[in-house]
Amino acid sequence: MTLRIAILGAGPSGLAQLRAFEAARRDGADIPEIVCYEKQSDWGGLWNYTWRTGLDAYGEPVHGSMYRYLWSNGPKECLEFADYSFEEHFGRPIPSYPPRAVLRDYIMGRVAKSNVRQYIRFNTAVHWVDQDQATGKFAVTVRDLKQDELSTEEFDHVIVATGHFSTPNAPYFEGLEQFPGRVLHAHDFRDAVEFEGKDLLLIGSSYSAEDIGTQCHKYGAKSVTFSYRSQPMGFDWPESFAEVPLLTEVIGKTAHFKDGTSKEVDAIILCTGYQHHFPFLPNELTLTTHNRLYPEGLYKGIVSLASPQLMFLGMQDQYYTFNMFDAQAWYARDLILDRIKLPAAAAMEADCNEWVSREEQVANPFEAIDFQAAYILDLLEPTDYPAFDVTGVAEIFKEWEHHKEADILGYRNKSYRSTLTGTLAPVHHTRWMDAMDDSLEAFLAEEQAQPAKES
Ligand code: FAD
Ligand code: NA0
Repeated sequence: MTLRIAILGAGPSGLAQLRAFEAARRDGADIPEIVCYEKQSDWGGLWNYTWRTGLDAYGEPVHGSMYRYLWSNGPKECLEFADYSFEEHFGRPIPSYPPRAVLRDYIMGRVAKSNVRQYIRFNTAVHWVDQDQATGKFAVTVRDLKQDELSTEEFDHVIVATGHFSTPNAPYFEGLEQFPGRVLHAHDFRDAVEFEGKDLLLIGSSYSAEDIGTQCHKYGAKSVTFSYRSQPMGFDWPESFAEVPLLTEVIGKTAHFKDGTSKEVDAIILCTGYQHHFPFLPNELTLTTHNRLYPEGLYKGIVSLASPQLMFLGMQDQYYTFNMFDAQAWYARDLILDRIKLPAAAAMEADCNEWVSREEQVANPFEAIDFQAAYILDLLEPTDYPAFDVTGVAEIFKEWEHHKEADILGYRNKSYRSTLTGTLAPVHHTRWMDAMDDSLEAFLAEEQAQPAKES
């Protein structure tokens, strides 16, 4: 087969695509020539921790948004690859909420075994993608960061897997320029210890605010004030937390809020989400959307309506992550291998619009989980991705939501049963609030691990 495909990014989504093709190759399929461009020096995407913020060593924007002491915010049983269980990787059952290094080890473990690293050109940033209207071929221009050289290659398909939690959405608030403390976006947050003893203001009421706020509390912040635009998170916060309406202005160290209240704070963290940002795509190919379950303009949440040879992975808001990226990657692979046929443009648009309006009916997180489960089931149906219990995983997500409501600082002490192996995860040897060491070695230390009781 002479087709050439470019995969942009070697994070979990790009790696899922490489793994999907490798699975087909092992089954005897003739696969296309693949080049995966990755601007970091290693695979793993956001799961690589970097101390850097701003620009990297080569002047490219730093991709990483993860920070020290980050523990999974969802049960690992919800993101398990159907073809590679946690138990297979670690050789034994492990607790349900691993820290970053442990999840990274798991993601990399599967691809390390599948011989796909050879396809990746590291330290190579994609700068531009053009499509020739006459031939349909893409010209992908990249910068070899070490050599500081631009080059262009031609491809039949481009798969964008560059993630969408990297370019900050950073709104302005009156008086920020005069604020006499640190102002940063969650993207640049690295270490909670910096904020020990401080009064913190976090703008936003979603995962970043919740997690950075609880983590700063864990590592000794004096108080955490969340300022919300639409709705408070509404958890049963300990005394040193508060949820207040939106910030109106900052005067000196005093933050003023919409309800007329105010609070003196030492630092402000904008947990205001991220932009879908594709500086390498021209207007006619770019994806314009916000963080939602079914981005507009993508058939099956993958195929660009503007140009079906262009595909996007992982562009959804995410309950399901790694297993959803797999479902997408297997589907994208089967389109390229001509095992699945695309319908006519009008039918693709109608299908996409139907999903988008179905998402608009979603009224709460439980319905959102069911929506994403239905989306994944729809994707899996025509592929040979190993069967996994998508609705069983949805039930675990719902249990997780209840556990968070019951105890926002303690939900990570819970255990869940793998839908793949049937094993109930053991309880971690240390309660999350007391587990200050987030290393793989500390997490996997077995001496005090206890079997879990069914909750
Ligand atoms: P990314 O992981 O963002 O990878 C994209 C890759 O593309 C990167 O390697 C990047 O360097 C590369 N790239 C970008 N631009 C270019 C370019 N121009 N040229 C070349 N390469 C480029 N999910 C969970 O399941 N559990 C969690 O606990 C969890 N925690 C999270 C915590 C934070 C703070 C954030 C921000 C996200 C978290 N996520 C979590 C969600 C996360 O989005 C996914 O787990 C996953 O990393 C998404 O994979 P991806 O490959 O789509 O994107
Ligand atoms: P995220 O929380 O960074 O998670 C990303 C938030 O920003 C919403 O609350 C939104 O409010 C608010 N916001 C946006 N613009 C605003 C403005 N102008 N003024 C005030 N508030 C504003 O981003 P979002 O998109 O969920 O929320 C934006 C991802 O990172 C998630 O997938 C999450 O899973 C992941 N993450 C994981 C972890 C861990 O695993 C930690 C952090 C993040 P509104 O009004 O739109 O509701 C530990």
